Amino acid sequence: MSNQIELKVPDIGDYKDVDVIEVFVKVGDTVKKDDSLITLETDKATMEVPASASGVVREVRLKVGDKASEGTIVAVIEVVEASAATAPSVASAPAAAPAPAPAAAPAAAPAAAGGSAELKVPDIGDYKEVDVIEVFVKVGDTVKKDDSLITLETDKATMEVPASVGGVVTELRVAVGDKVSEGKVIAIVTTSGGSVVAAAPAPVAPAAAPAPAAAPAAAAPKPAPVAAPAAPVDATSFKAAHASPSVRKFARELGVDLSRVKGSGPKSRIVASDVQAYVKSVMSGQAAAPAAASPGGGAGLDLLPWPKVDFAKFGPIETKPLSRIKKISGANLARNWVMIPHVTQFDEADITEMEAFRKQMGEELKKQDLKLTPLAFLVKACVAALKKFPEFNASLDGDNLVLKQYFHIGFAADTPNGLVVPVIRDADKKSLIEIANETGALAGKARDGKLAPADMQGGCFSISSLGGVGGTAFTPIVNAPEVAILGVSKSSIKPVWNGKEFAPRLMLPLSLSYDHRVIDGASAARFTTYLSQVLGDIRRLML
Ligand code: CAO
Repeated sequence: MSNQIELKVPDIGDYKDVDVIEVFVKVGDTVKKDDSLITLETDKATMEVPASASGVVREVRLKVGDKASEGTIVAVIEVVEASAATAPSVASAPAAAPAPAPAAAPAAAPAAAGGSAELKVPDIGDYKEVDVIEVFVKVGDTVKKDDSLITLETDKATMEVPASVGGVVTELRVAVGDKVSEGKVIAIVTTSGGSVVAAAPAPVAPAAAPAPAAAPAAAAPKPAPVAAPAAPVDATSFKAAHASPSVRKFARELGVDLSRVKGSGPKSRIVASDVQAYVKSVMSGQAAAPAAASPGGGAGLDLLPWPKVDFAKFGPIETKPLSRIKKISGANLARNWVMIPHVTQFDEADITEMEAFRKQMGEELKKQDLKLTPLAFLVKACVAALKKFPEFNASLDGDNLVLKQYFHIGFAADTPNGLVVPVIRDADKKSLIEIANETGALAGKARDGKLAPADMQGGCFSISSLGGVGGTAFTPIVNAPEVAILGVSKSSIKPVWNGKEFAPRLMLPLSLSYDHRVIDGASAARFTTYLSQVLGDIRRLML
């Protein structure tokens, strides 16, 4: 029996509208369950979405550059063998189930019967008589739902008003220079039998398949509010810059501070080409590249352009592109290093007893195929210190400190493609053995490139352990929006004075980097002192 199945984006944590950067399949391909369909890229990681069932690809719904969220349909496949029932439900839904994708409404549906609709100015807060500064449509144009109709400009913000319903514009009731308030009719559109309002039906869908996505009722359009003027997206450069939301988004994506860009549009309005020209001038060294302002305010620095050197002039070279993880983590690390005033506090913990206990337990656990790692003790000790010093378990949010009442600990994991930071959730509620198992499993997933975005989210504090590699100390970079990170180097036997004599003790070097806007030096010294007490006498973990 043949059956069609929609292959969907599974649970990807809190991420929404994630970039599709690769598509591996095309119509006609045969895919096997777990074959990669697409790659998604967030600001933290990339992730391949596997097929949840095998079959022949009948439709590919995403292309490079699209955005996807949990439930987005990636492809429709035809399952030749009757295996549909065994496909995991997380990423697939049989064609007969209600599909969330827009589909053509049946001809008899009232919304699709055609008619006219008024497209109005939605709720724009307390603003009245707001200037219309751009009109994007004219009579005869076909607009789709969410297409921009006009731009409004208040003294605080500009906002684009989207169409609440699609159709053909038969009348335009506003012009540049008009003043409008909530409810003002911008345009009248005629909707024609659902062909504009609803998306095109899936070409390979069986004729009998129901079309569950109802088209919006053309007679009663409900305009969706757009950018709230009271809370502009880009508050730092908002007042200084006149630019449409799409230009501001473009600037944000390029990391451009709009207050530095000269506008060439009417009333010195900044248009996309101004942003491009500015970026070009920075790249060519004609303008100074600014560092972005720090989230807590503060001026950016004028930086010199990056030195351009023809390395081949000095000897043979090989050029290799950076891995995607390196590019993403590199941008995060650079931002964190520049924006966070870092200080690193160094200390040592006497882990002689801890290691003796770990080794003793190691023998017993080996029989059950379990391994207790130093990292597990570090996670537990950090939880104890975070409980005692809550400002370390916090994040800056403007002028507020958000104190977390949960204990999710991230740990840096070295992978062939670069650094990732998986997170152990609720480490306070887990035993040493559970933590050791989980770090081992997450580190394995990290090395295989199989970490899901959810595995790396929600961290409160990070540990970067280079103890298995070597070194005596280092200065880790705080993993924003966290406020501190513990670096751990290789332990070594040192002579320690016990009041009577030097005794050989196993000493673990600790390097705690912290955000000095949140944490004082004295607090940091108390934190590492407490941490070394806990690691020095792990019975304290039971307190
Ligand atoms: N001192 C001495 N030995 C240590 C140690 C320390 N501080 N920490 C770990 N070791 C030992 C372990 O006991 C283990 O030895 P045994 O097998 O004999 O028990 C060995 O070193 C290897 O440990 P490991 O590194 O595989 O395991 P781990 O649990 O300590 O660490 C992980 C796991 C994922 C943190 C690690 O594999 C890793 O990726 N570390 C690199 C992190 C990193 O790159 N940080 C830098 C970030 S900034 O660029």
